[in-house]
Amino acid sequence: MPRKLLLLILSLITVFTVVACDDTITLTTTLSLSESTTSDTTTDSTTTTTTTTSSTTTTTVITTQLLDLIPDECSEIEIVDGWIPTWCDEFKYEGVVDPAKWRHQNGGGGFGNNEAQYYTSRSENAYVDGEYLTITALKESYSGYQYTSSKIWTQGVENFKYGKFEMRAKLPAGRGTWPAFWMMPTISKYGGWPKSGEIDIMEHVGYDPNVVHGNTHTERFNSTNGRGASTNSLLNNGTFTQIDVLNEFHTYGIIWSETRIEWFFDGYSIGSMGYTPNLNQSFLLPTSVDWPFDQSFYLILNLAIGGDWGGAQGIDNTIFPTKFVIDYVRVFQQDYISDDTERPSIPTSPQILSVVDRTAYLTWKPSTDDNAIKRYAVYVNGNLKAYTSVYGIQLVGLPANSENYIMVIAEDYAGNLSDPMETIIRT
Ligand SMILES: [Ca+2]
Ligand SMILES: [Ca+2]
Repeated sequence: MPRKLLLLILSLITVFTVVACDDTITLTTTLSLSESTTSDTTTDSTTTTTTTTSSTTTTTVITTQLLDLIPDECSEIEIVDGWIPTWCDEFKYEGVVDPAKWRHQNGGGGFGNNEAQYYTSRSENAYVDGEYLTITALKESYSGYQYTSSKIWTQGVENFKYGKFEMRAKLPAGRGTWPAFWMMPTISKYGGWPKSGEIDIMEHVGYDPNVVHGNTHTERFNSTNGRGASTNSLLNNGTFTQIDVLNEFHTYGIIWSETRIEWFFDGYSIGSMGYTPNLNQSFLLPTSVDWPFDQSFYLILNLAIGGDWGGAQGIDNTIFPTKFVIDYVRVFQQDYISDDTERPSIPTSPQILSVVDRTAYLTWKPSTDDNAIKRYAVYVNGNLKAYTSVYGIQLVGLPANSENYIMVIAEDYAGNLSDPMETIIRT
């Protein structure tokens, strides 16, 4: 659950930069394919099974139109700036949320924030009416709690890594409400919260209406150590002063890339944060301390009541029922493979920021590419040491008292490699 916001460190950006992308969407993959044909025959009266297998090895070029992979329910979504809808829920059905997309997380317990609600999957708390999903918070005694509401997530159903994530919604009104549209890591590779990260696409607390928050939590920057990262107060900067998020639908989104997360409100960029190796002088820590966002995350929608942040000024018991109305949730991806004609540029300007015993921290200027850099491969003395999506790495266990030959090679999504950047790290 999103934690209380304590410090705001992001600059606000009000210019929406439109990046034009090629409309041609062709994903070409070359594989070595081992074809096998199997036929099974089973009769009812006996257990006779006949299996024949033939195997041939051939090289086949498979051409997939990424446009053809758009799910049917997302087919009416306009493709803008090359963003292809790859997952969506438009809520054009009636009843419970689509189990092929969402699961309910039911129960109470406060969710780490002393929240006051008990989440249920009852239609009183979550209902799809053919156009909208409405999450309704109620004042009622239920399983020892005084409020009920709903929380749904894609955990165990669908995970996402990079892309554009957008919700169109009308937020609940009233002191004590705390709606959120956010993401949590699928496998927590770097450890429990906050080490593996949290991405809060949208948070709003009812006692502070029309102040919409974006936020991330990492091992270094999070609420418990007083250093969350946020796009706070985006609606007070002049551009959005006339907007009423409680009675009007607006879109809330992020674009999450290999090194950066940027928040959008109604399509306008409102802030960003990214990997900045020089920001913190703690080079004895791995990059995941600042950037755990190179792993898959799942989506979450919920309406909390009370809690450390939402309930900081109490709960107004006259506001119930209060509703979080969601028109859609959409996920878009860019096609970074088709028409890729350029290798990434060579990474440049290697900087050894720290060498302590056998641990070194190396950074470099990012490569550029006609599409996008997927990752960098880092070699130590000719051996592949690690891949990283960001332009820096902590190298541990280097041979002592040595001149270590380091090579960094950028790779794009089409598999094209840059020339190697070379440097020496003396331990
Ligand atoms: Ca809808
Ligand atoms: Ca390329």
